[in-house]
Amino acid sequence: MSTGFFGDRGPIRYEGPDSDNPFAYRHYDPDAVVMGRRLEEHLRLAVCYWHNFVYPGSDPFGADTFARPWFGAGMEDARRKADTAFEMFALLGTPFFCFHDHDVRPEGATLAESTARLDAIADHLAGHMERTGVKLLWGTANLFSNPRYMAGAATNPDPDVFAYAAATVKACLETTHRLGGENYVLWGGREGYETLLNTDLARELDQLGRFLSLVVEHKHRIGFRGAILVEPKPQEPTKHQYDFDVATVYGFLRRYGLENEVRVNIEQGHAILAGHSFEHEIALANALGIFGSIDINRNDYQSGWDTDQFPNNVPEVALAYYHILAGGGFSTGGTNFDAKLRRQSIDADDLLLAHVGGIDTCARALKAAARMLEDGALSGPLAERYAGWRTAEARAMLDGERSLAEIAERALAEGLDPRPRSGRQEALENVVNRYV
Ligand code: XUL
Ligand code: CO
Repeated sequence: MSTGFFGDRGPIRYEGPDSDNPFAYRHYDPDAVVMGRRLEEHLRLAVCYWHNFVYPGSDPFGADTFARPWFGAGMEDARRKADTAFEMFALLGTPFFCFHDHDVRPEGATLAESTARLDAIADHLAGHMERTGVKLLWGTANLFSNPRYMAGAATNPDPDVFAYAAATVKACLETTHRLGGENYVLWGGREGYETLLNTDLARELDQLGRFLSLVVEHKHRIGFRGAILVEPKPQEPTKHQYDFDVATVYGFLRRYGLENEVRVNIEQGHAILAGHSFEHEIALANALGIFGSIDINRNDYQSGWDTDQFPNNVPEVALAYYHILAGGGFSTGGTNFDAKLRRQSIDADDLLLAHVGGIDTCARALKAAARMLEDGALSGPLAERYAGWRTAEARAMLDGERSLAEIAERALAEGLDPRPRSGRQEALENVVNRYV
């Protein structure tokens, strides 16, 4: 039985670029075949629970604006929330969703009660998943909202908080496994610090390393075959987050021997906050062999804060998908809309239209990226730029067959006098603009 929240809206369908129906996809045709794969299988779109069904529309200066009918602290509210969420997934035709434990069930008075409630609501979610065919891209635990975590979860100075967080992640990982989740995400919400005056940084890093190792051990113990993903973010909520960016996370994983066990979930807005582009973070994760999944959204470039807007910039998103496709596309990962409505967008229709626009943006971007890749529009010039490295002598330098002295000797003997060559940036930007 329908909750009635979306009125009499019917499923959003692909109607092609000329449609003037705002409740239709103009670019997302799930069945369109791109590089030998259906668009739905390329994008692996997921809708997140938290921004859509939990965020109340508050900001630091103003109260809640959304007043959803499922807002309440009871299990009945949680079930109504799930019913509405799956109605939205069905209307959008998105194949996956993602959630935090905190999103789907009210926290109990005790740890045991919270865990029992998660179990109970997981049954309810399982019923909806079975009925609709919507799958779980990833689950995660909220280790940042409750005041017990104000000084961190794994990195808390109090070992009881570490243990509480461990019990919470255990329950959430097991629930994700039970629901057939394809990944499990850890975003270190408060794993960082405000001031060194009260922080033992070296100890906290060791605590975080141990915590992540415990999660990986448990994953293997229960036979969870999905990927464990860490989601980098440089700051917010804490001033210095330990998972700053992809490079920092990689160094951390290497230090604790986890680089073959853990990959990254890269968020557009977090990349911007770290002073990078989204495609930089994706390309680096590919280069380091730790690319997992993406949280798609768009950050305001002026505010310096994590604004989590819906994506609508095709050229920007196209470069992100270019690197995803160049790396072979998603395996367990996907495109999770970690994006929220502005607080004045209070209507049920706003929720649908935000996703329609975001999904069409991703579809256009992926198709443009695929064309660039198939035409070798960027890879051709790139190969040409590095062509010198194909010679035997250049390869010998890289392969460790030449000492510094031998290289110097040859440079002198041959009178090397390399001439600068154009990097052709504007020419390449013009090429990209032809595709997007
Ligand atoms: C926070 C953020 C989270 C994670 C999951 O900035 O992105 O929603 O994606 O905890
Ligand atoms: Co995110």
